[in-house]
Amino acid sequence: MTRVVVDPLTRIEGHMRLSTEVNENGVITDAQSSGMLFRGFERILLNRDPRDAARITQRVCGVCPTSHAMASANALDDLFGIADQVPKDALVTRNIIQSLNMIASHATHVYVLWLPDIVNPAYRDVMATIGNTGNALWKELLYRFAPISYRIDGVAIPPGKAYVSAIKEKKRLQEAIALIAGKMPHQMSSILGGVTYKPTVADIGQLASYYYQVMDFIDGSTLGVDHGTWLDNTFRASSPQSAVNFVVEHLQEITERSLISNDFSYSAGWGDVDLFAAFGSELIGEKLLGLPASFKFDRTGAYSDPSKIGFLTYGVYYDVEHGDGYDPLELGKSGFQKAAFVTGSLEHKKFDHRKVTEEISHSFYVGEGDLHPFDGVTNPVRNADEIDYQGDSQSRYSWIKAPRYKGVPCEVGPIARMIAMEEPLTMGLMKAFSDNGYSAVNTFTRMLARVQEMLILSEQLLKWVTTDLNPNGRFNIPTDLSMARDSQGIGLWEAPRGALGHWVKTGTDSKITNYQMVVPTTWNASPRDSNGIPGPIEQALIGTKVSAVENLLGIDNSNPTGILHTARAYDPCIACAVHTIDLTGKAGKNKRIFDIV
Ligand code: NFE
Ligand code: MG
Repeated sequence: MTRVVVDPLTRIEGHMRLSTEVNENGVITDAQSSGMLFRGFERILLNRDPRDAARITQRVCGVCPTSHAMASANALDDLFGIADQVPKDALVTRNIIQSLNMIASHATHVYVLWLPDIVNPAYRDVMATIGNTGNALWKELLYRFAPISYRIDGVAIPPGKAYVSAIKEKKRLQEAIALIAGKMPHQMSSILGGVTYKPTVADIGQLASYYYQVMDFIDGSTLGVDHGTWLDNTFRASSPQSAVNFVVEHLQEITERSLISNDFSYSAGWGDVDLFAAFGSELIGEKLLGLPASFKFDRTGAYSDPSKIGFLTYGVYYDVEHGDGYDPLELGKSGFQKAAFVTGSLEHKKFDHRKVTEEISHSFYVGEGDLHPFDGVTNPVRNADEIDYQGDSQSRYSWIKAPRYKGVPCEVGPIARMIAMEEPLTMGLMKAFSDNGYSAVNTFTRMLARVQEMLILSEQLLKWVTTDLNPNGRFNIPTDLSMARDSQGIGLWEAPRGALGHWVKTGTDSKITNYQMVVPTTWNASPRDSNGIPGPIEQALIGTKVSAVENLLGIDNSNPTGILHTARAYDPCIACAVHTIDLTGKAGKNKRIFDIV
């Protein structure tokens, strides 16, 4: 048994440590996920004017601040008792801001945070084993996906075409958010009762122009067909099976040509998703298309016990067809993407927010029990001696709490939302995998679900911008602090990485007495709970082979691609998941590492 530790896991937000046990066959047999920092946002909010929460909570993170603003605005609408009056055009504006961020975040994750792993030198060696086809593919992968400042064996590799383009598109999307939300990151628009800015006709034109530019990138690089054709045949397919058939037939057509010419270029029809879909999966690539090799991402990141995992989404985006107002507890019922708890065996259950709890048996906090966030406590251990990331799985080893839904750890994020929507392509692929002896949810389906969500949302965004938004509408309603006296509010929403909840309580002076945030990466990167059940990323690591392509070229613990692909596919954000760090790095034995007032 060898201990393989990735610390820190790079190309994610925040500081995460993954500690694994790898057996003599190169299989991960145990895993611990640790969030390495405590940030104290929940404590920062105590005794403050609740109206500040939608600004302060965004500082948790520069990647998903819009979602924190939105979850917080929802919690405040509820706290002040005015959610049923928020004007429709404010809700449309919030939808637009959120979907722009969702698309930007997914594109960044796919191209800048995850795909660079596909040009890990281990794959050069694997590709070399299949001769000219492999070498041609390797060249194409580097040409598209190499990250900035990349070297292999000391040789500088120019940044990939798709990688650089994705950064430009992200910039465009950030500008689009800033146009109607003041700035980005950390938008100024979503506030209690609506939004601060009334978009003009010119803004709508500008938003549409940003949109079409981003879609040019998606149609020209991400997909080998235009996004309308893709969505007609997948998202709007008559059945999950026909969605899968469309993708496989499309891939067959380009594969047949390319295996003769060894041409995997854009002009040969290979969109980035096509390359990923064909070569990323053993089932699709090798078994269905007859390719000589694949990355076998469908063999990594699987769950082995469906009773120990669920898929959770709170639902997101306001249903703006009905005019003004929304019900904070029913948001996920009527919105574009619905709330659901789906078991590990894919049974859909009605979502009930009262079943969400957090516990701290393996986290660096003081307190007890499995508490609903309204009763949640964030009381960190104060003594540096108690903070040991090297401990075993019986110990405390993370700053991340352990959220559970009725006691079950849940994966949150794009695949959970696609399962809740019963999105045909995702469901069809998951069925194909389970019918063929694979885990339905794996690194491959997790990544494709993210891309699919990005495409689906892009269409919906255009409708909100060009059809639903009325610049002559109303955008907020007046409120008074006294309306928040002795009250409580719940803000359920979805961030790019998954289910996001803010829970707030106030006292007789209307100031905050408790504020709890349960964040997507808190779910995904959760440590064990008091029953010893590992969190989703921990479960997904266990059973995964440590080295490239199922240890094809042997076990290399110094390049644990299995850990990197698996964990990064969840798009972890530790900045969010644990919301003071020892800035000096000098805190020693028996010293307090931070002071909290
Ligand atoms: Ni910091 Fe966040 C998202 C939220 S994450 S990125 O998405 O909420 O866990
Ligand atoms: Mg929290």
